[in-house]
Amino acid sequence: MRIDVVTIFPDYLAPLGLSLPGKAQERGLVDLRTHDLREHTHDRHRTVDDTPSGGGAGMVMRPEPWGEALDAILASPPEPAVRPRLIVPTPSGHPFRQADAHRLAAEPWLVMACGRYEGIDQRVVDWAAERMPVEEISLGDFVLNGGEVAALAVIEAVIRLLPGFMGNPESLAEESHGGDGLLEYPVYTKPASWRGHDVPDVLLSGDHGRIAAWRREQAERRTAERRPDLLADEPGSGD
Ligand code: 6GU
Repeated sequence: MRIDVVTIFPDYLAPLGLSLPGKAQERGLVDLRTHDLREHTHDRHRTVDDTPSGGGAGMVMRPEPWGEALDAILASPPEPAVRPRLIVPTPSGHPFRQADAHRLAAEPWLVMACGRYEGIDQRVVDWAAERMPVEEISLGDFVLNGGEVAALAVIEAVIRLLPGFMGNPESLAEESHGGDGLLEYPVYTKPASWRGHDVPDVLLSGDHGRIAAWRREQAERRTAERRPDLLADEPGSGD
């Protein structure tokens, strides 16, 4: 899989070279490339933003550098005739869920457009959508200063699903949002007693049936308490 990220802060994406994403790149599972949007400006100040049409607070990213940056990326596909899916992180996007991570993990090529300020001129998305699939996605109901941290989160969620990435694929299936629509049950390890807090007896019983029932009950309790929306949803929509 190829992932191109366009940003005015390429340093923000440096963690992609570390740890697990770094290993995925060494193993050739993913080819991650970051691009500095300012390389596609032509004025002395390398301007990427301007005042909003119609007035109002803040600044908007001008379309021209984005057009040039996307043209340059499109000109070097991973394979001939492959087109990317463009992902635009924005607090006004569709909610990004685990099912979306699975869907994106099956794509050959993702391009992530990280906006700053009040966002990117909408014509960039509209122009791109005439040429490739485009998704504006949000991580949740809060506001980040730009798309970079969201892009990092999406990339990590996607590449850990690539075949051959995880040592133990079972831990993919069992975790929260892994398919049963429930949050994960609480987990414990040794020692059996720590600072006056004990591992629940059932987990030390060796009775696998009772352990499974206890975990299920804990997962349901937790989900009801923290994410009642997941229980109300139709099956599958919460994964
Ligand atoms: Cl994807 N972008 C920004 N800027 N803020 C966010 C977000 C994305 N998701 C939640 N807040």
